[in-house]
Amino acid sequence: MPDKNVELFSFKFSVYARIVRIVLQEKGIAFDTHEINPFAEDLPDSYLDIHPFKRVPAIRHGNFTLYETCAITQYLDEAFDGLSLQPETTAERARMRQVMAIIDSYGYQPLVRKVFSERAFNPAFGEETDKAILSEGLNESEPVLAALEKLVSDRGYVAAAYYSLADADLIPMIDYFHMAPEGADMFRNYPKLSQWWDQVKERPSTISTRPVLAPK
Ligand SMILES: N[C@@H](CCC(=O)N[C@@H](CS)C(=O)NCC(=O)O)C(=O)O
Repeated sequence: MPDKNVELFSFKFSVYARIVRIVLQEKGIAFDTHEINPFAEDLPDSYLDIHPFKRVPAIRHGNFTLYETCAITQYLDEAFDGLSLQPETTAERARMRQVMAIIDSYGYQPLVRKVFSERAFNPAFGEETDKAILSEGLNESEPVLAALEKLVSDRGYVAAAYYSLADADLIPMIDYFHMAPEGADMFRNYPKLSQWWDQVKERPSTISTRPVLAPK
């Protein structure tokens, strides 16, 4: 492993970058941050070499660069000492990856880009809420929450008996979802997820990585 700090290419409001920041903190890994706005028109070529799809996050560790959050968090968990954030059994590891794929494939758009963006982010930045998009997002969020509700373990974590990469993945999206009052109301319909949220929302890595929604 290169004896260098991890460099994180991050955007302050990004849920995906927050997942990586949570994992870095849970593992106790020192890192330096480069702030990149992926929505900017003029992303530097040096960043496009690292992330050709113009998203965040990405990391550099010595000469090794990596993008895609699930690959980054697995790398950080395996390349560094500390408590493992991946379960020991094959079935639980598969469940963890399943939850991460559900969140990425079906959760991000409705929970974050439709509900949170329209109801919490836009108003915080003086923009109107598009009620049609909000309502579509709420409708599309329900099956995602229903599926995740079934995958909360007996120990109260999503996917596994202990806190894993799947919990780190879900926290930023559910935190944002709660910032929309309609999202918080809907979330209360899911008792296991609600208990999970009560358990993980007070973790130091959840609190210290929470973005402040304020214009610069
Ligand atoms: N599949 C990517 C998704 C990353 C992603 O969508 N990041 C958002 C910020 S949360 C982004 O960069 N969006 C810029 C855009 O959509 O143009 C990952 O897992 O890292």
